[in-house]
Amino acid sequence: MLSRAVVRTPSANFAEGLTSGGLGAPVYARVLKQHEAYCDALVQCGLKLVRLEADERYPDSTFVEDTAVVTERGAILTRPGAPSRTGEVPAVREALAQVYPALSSIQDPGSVDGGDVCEVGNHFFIGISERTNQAGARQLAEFLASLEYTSSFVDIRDVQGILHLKSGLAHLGDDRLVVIDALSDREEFRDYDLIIVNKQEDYAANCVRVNELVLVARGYPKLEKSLGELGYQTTTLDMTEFQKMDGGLSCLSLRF
Ligand code: CIR
Repeated sequence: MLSRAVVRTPSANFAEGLTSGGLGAPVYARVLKQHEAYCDALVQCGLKLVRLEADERYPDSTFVEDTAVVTERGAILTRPGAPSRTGEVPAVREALAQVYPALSSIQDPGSVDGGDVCEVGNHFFIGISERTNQAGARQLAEFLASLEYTSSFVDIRDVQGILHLKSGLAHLGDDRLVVIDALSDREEFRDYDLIIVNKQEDYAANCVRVNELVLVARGYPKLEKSLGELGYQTTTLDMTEFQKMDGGLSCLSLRF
């Protein structure tokens, strides 16, 4: 059962963050509104929120998921792969230190973005991406092994259109994964029940199971319907402004 989440208010210069572009500039008033609705949804799922203040030095800092990997048995701070984002970590360290007194860190030359790390019970899939390198993935795997978790790597560098592994993969609990078509035939996912997202709905693959609810981006009816038919209770959230900056639902919080 998840009980808490760390979130961070988007800064006024959110639009200056990293993006692969193409969808236009986010409108700050809408960013704040969508972020607030997201926070409300987490509260509705029973989570107590730790809210970090906005920090204009780091326009991407609302995407807190990338700065740490948190598990039931321990947590590790990452070393984000984009140099403009490494300074986001100290504020998250402070917030997590209250819950996880012994915090490890990914070390140079390793880099890891939390968005590349997908927990599936006692196993973790670690994406090798433009942000998470082999050295970082190996450090993370060792850390996870020390907590008696297994892990395996999924190289996504040749997959178009996804920044992180979890841009195209979500775990819904048990052995069920939501996955984009481009990842659906990977050997790594062979033993799981896959919900393969319709190609036009790729963005929605980044959904998040939080206790009894599955948060899904609004505007992707096929995935919403499939989840409903399988018995999941869903809540949809407007994510347009975060999508413009390559972010999804999972990126906006660290849940534990
Ligand atoms: C970035 O490029 O780092 C941010 N604009 C988006 C990060 C999204 N995070 C995630 O998918 N976990």
